[in-house]
Amino acid sequence: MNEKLAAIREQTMAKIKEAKDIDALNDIKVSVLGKKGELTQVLKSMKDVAPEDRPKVGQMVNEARAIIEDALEKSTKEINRLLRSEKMKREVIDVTLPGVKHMKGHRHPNEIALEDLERVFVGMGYEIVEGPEIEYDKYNFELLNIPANHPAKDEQDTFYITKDILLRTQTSPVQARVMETGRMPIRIVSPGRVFRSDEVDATHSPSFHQVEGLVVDKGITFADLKGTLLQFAQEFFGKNTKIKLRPHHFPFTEPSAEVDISCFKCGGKGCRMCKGSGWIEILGCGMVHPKVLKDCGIDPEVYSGFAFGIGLERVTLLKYEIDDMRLLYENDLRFLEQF
Ligand code: 2NL
Repeated sequence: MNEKLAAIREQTMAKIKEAKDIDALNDIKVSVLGKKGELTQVLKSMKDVAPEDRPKVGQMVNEARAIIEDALEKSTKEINRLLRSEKMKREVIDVTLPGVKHMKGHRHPNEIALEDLERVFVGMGYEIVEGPEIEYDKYNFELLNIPANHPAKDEQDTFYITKDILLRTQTSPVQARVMETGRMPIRIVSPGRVFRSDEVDATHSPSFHQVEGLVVDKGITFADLKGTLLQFAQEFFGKNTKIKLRPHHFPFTEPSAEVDISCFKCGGKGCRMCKGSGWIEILGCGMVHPKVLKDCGIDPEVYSGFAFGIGLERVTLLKYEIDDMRLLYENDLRFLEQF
């Protein structure tokens, strides 16, 4: 019995010494101290020991058990310490390494031009108002004096969702909605995406952006319109810019005009930018048609107003001297990163 215990002790201590990980130590623990373990078996065979020797043998088993448990605990601690120090070595951070560079986005050229434009009008006391891109026929056409038989309403030109609901072809419906509220005076700019059934080419896209302006108050005249547009042109294109108004027709304004600015590239002498004419067409405008005011619930005998519409892409292309509108939509980083 004595030798047997000594052998168990020795072999177990040797195995503990060789154990490389926690699992191995656990296996040893089970195989020696477990329910069916070697040492437990010794205790169970006590019935074969002479009664007078039993206390002595019991004491020896307990001693062996204590020594083995102690060794297991020490070894467990040591293995855990090694694991931890290896983990620390692996996870060491070199704070002197260069950081990871993140791609940083920036505003699209269209957005830069829009914010420049908005800044000028906000400076003149205008409010920026946006509205839905999906509109009722009523706001997009009817209230703007575009009657049912008008060519602009043709399915060839406008995207219809139902007979009465469509993708807005201009941002004027936003302004019609503001007029309808009846809060006076009105001094607003409404930028946004508009849709027309156009084929894509260097100057056309089925989806583009418009910036419209509207002023309604008592005593607003064509002179206010002209002064406002001159102020805008000089702040946006340079203080020596001149403007020229040519008679035109829009259903929602009367009288109406198209506005040219003197070429900001050559100053009016004629160059490639202005195609030799010295002038560049920039927007359409006019005095709000009395019928439009009336239909939107404003008394044209008391109030008058002016409105204008600018194609944002056109302004962006001019500002950056870009010759093809498609570049604005292709999302080619080689192009976009230049702004
Ligand atoms: C163009 C012409 C224009 C307007 C837009 C407008 C809006 C209301 C009432 C009257 Cl609610 N007019 N907008 C007026 C004249 C011209 O746009 O060629 N845009 C690119």
